[in-house]
Amino acid sequence: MADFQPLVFSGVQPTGNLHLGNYLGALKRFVALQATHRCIYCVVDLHAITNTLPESPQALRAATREVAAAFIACGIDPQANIVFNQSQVSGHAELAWVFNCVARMGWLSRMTQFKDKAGKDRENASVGLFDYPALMAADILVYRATHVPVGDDQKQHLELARDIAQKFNVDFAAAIKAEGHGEAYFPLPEPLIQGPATRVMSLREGKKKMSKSDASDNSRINLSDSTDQIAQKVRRARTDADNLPTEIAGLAARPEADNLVGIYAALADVTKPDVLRQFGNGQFSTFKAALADLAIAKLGPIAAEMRRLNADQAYIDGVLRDGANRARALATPTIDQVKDIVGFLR
Ligand code: AQP
Repeated sequence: MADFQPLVFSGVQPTGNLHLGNYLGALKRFVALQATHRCIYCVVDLHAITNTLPESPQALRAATREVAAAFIACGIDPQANIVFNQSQVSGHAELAWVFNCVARMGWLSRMTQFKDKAGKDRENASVGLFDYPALMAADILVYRATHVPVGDDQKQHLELARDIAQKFNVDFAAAIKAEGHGEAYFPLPEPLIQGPATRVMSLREGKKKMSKSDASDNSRINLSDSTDQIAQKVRRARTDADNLPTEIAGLAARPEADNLVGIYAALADVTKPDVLRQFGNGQFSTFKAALADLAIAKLGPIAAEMRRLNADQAYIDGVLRDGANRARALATPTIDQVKDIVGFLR
C-alpha cells in the first residue's frame, strides 16, 4: 500500500437538534484531533436532503450555519483546519458518481442505517437515502483522508468506504500505475471510534440511540438546551431502582445506568471504572445531581457561544466560504486525477 499523509475528515448533517451524542461521539473527538492532525470538518448538507426534504431553503441554510457555529463553539479552529459545507465543493458529488459505478447494489443493500431509516416502506425511500454511503465514501476520499472520527453508528459506512476504495484501486490498477500513482490511488480510511461514549443512548430508552429525529425532546440533551433544560432532562432520565455498582460488570444488564456512566466518563475525561469508584454503591439521585452539574459546566459555555455565533451570520458564511475555497483546492486535483485514471477527457 502506498504511503498517504495522515489527514482527518469527518462530517455532521445539518438536520437540526445537535445533541450530546453528536458532541461526545464526534465533535469532542474532532476538537482533540486538531492538536495532532491536519483536519477537514464538513457540514454535510447534501446528506441532509436524503431522508426527508428540508422544511424550506431558509431552514436548511439556518441548520447549516448552526452546525458550523457548533463546530467553532466546541473549539474547532477554522483557520488551522478546514470548515465548510459540502455543497460548495462539487468534487464530492462528482466522485460519488464514479463510486456509484464501483460500489455494488448488494453492499449498499446490507447497510443497517438504510434498513432502519427506510423501515417497511422501502419502495418509497429516496434513491439518495440508499446511496448515502457512496457519497460518504466520496466525502472522505476526495481528500484521500486517512482517518475518520465518527460515532459507533457510522462504523458500517466506514467499512463500505474502505471496500469502495479497495475496489477502485483494483478495478483501475493498471491505469493507476500508468498515471504514476503506484499500487493504490486511494487510502483505506480508518474509523476512529474512541472514548467511553461512542454510542450515546436515548435518555428515555437505554437500548435506542440518542438521535436528532427522536420525536421526544426528553430523549436527548440538545447542544442548544438551557441549563434548566439540561438539569431537568438528566433528573428525568430513565434509570432502574438499584444503586450504581462498584464494578463495570455490574452495568452489563443495565443499559440506562451504563449510558449515564458513559456520559459522565466522557464529559469528565475519565474512564467508566473511575466513575464507579467515585459513585459506586451510591444512590442514583446523588449521581444524577453530579452528572447534571457536569453537563451544565461543559455544555453551558458551548450553548452560549453557539448563540453568539448564530447571531453573526456574516462571520459564519465567511468561514464556510473560505473553508470551501481551501477544500476545493484539495479536491480538484483528486477529481482531475480520477478523470485521467478512468479515461474521461478533460
Ligand atoms: N447517539 C450517538 N452517540 C455517539 N455518536 C453519535 N453520532 C450520532 N449520534 C450519536 C455521531 O455524530 C456524528 C454526526 O452524525 P450525523 O449528523 O451525520 O447523523 P446521524 O448519525 O444520523 O445522527 P442522528 O442524531 O442519529 O440523526 P438522525 O436522527 O437523523 O438519524 C456522526 O459521527 C455520528 O456517528
